[in-house]
Amino acid sequence: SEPVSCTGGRADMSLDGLRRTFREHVFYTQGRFPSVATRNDLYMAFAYTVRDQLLHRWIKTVEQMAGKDLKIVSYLSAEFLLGPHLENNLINLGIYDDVLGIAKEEGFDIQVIFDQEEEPGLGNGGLGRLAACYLDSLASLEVPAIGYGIRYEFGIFDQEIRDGWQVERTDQWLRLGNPWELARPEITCRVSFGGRTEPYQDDRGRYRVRWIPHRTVKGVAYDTPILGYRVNTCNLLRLWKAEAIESFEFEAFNVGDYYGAVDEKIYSENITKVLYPNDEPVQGKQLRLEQQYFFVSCSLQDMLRIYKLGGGKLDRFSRHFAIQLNDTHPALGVAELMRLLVDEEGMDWEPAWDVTCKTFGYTNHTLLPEALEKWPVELFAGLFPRHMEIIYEINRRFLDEVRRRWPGDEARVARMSLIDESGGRFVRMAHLACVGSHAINGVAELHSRLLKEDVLRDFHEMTPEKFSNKTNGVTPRRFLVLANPGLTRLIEGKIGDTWIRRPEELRKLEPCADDPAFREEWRRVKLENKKNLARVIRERTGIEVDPASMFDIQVKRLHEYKRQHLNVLHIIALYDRIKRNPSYDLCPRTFIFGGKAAPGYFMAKLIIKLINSVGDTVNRDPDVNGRLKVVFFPDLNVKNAKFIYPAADLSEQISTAGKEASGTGNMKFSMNGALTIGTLDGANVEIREEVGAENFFLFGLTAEEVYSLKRDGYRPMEYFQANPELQRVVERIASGYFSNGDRELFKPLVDALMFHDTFMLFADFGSYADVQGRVDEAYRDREHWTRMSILNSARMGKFSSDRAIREYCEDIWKVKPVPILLE
Ligand code: GPQ
Repeated sequence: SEPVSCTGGRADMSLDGLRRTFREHVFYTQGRFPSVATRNDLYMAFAYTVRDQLLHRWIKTVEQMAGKDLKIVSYLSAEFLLGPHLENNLINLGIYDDVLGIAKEEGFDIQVIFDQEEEPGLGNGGLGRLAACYLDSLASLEVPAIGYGIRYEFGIFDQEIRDGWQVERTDQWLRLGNPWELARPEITCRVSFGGRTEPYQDDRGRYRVRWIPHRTVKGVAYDTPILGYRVNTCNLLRLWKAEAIESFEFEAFNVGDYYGAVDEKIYSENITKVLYPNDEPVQGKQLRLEQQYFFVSCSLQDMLRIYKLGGGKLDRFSRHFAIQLNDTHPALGVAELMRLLVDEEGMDWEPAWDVTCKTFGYTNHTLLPEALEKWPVELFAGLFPRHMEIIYEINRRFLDEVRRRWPGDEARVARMSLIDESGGRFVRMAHLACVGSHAINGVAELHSRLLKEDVLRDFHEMTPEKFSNKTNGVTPRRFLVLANPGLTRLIEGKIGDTWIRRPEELRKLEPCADDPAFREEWRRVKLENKKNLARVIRERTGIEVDPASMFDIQVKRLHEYKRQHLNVLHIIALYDRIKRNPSYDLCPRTFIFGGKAAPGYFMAKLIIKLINSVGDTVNRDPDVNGRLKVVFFPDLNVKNAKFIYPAADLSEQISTAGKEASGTGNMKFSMNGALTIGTLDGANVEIREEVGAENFFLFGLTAEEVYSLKRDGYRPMEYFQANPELQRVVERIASGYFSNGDRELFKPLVDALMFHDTFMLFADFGSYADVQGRVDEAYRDREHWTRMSILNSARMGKFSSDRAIREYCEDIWKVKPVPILLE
């Protein structure tokens, strides 16, 4: 067919063209005269101007892919934590400065316009943000890809801090409209729940099963274009919204049941109402399971529809789609693809199973046993009677295989079964994902090794060839170019800008570490970034912080294994030293925390309260005299994070070894020139390898030591009794020193540490405090510190998500780039 012509007009990316399109959008899209246009009108008009450019490239992408014998990556994720689009798209299009100019001409501040954008907070933390970085890299590497997920009406809650406690407010990201998405009311799927199954014979006399569901909802596609960096590839993020199917309304109306019809509508729309705000899963919530199945079923139906458009035969499906499961949240896809192929498409079991296994890959993101998803069989079978049968059949065949390989080893059979029967009956989603995938990976070297040795040991023994490691990465576009324009300019002045696509080239900066003038510049940029953060902190918390002090930052979800409270114990130790010796020589430090706690996670919320209480006491104690400040930065999200990473001197990555699968914040900090204080956990291990042990502050037990200590019986009290400083620290908390004498407030926290200390803070406290002492000394030698800082940035190339995506493409997905031409 004729190529679609969309040159000229709104596709015109000249300065004049952009200005004209912008004015048109103010007028025709927002319906405003410039003189009465609101801030939001201007934002919307800019966003539509940029979206026009994206759509131009999107059409070219679709057009040039159609009819080609290519393979598409399909990234299935319950979360995509995208962050604001406008600035990012300007950078990827290469028109940032042009638009800055237009804004100036038209007489307004572009920062105010950027600030107007509500970010789509469709994720909790690391896992959702990783999915967003991977979409950016897929498009930037010109790989055809679709991200599939859920269009939550309410994303992650907004966090406020009141009286030191976290208060949750609903996220209303769609309130003023979302210019980045296109509703596709004509792209819909039906998704069913409940009911029963029934055997029958098909016209060829074959035994078949049909599912007679109890209720059915409709999924409607909402598409967001994802443009790569300085390329024409514009991929698709397709998010599904649940609606009532029309027939329900008609039926109910016919019998005069108006309220019934409205109920059904509410019931259906509930499915995509709200994101579950837990970063590691809550077990057993029916609506959550419905969400998972809803988006997985819509996405698979959509892929089959697209595939059939190309006229392909179903047994070759895996040559054209590579589906990646972002953790087990979409693992039901294994059973659903089997159902679609066998029940709906009439394939036999064996070829359908072959297609399924060749299509799916599974990424695991956690070692915490309590975070491995499992669903009560009763709940599961009630919602998905047919999938339950399919899972039993998968399991029967799989366990036969296990028994053939290990005759008589019934303990192994019980361990590997897709059904956990060790007390109640549960469907093990990780096992379903492993059995139904041809590739299984962890997200950092250490994590992948521990998966093989521990969590998925039996699966590794059976099919070692399925396992690999894919160390996480982050996009240097958002986390360096967008977040840190000062540093980007400084780096560009030295080595050009090719590192933005090939961050390994940042190594060319290494010699600059020896150049005093460059170090001076490097410090100047850092200081500017710290002033900027100090301003935002003042605006949001009223606290004054000194940009000349060391900015020591820990931002991430609140979780006991991440040990924000270990950081607090150290702060209290410093405070205690000052109180005992008012002239104690301490390099002035500002401790900054940020992150959300799951609303039902009491201990995490209590840690937020503790941080704020310690801050209240320390910040106003005249004895401290500027040496210590403690800040809790409220409402950490992608938008706010951009002020934080570039301003850090020290990055806190202090999880109990063996608990953090990878971490990605660690990478964002180090890229921006922060030094890390960290344990040998997750990707910290590889960061330290890359930047050099001499440029990294290491402390704490290793994963092996944590395991053996646990095995031999860990007694926190022994560490407590051996360390007088630790005793004084705990005593200050327990005595009510930070809580106006209230000894009850922090008792749950103190007791958990004294009697259990599951995450071994006491075991690591001594080593942590010692190494913090070395940090203090190192910061006094500012020239040497700057050297280390430059070397951190220069050596972080490995942790670009481009590198990670290249590895997925080559080892797992077997997909190749498809360059897109504009004309
Ligand atoms: N992660 Cl299982 C989440 O953010 N949510 C989850 O439900 C699970 C994992 C994180 C993990 O804790 C980090 O260590 C990783 O860096 C991140 O996923 C991305 O892999």
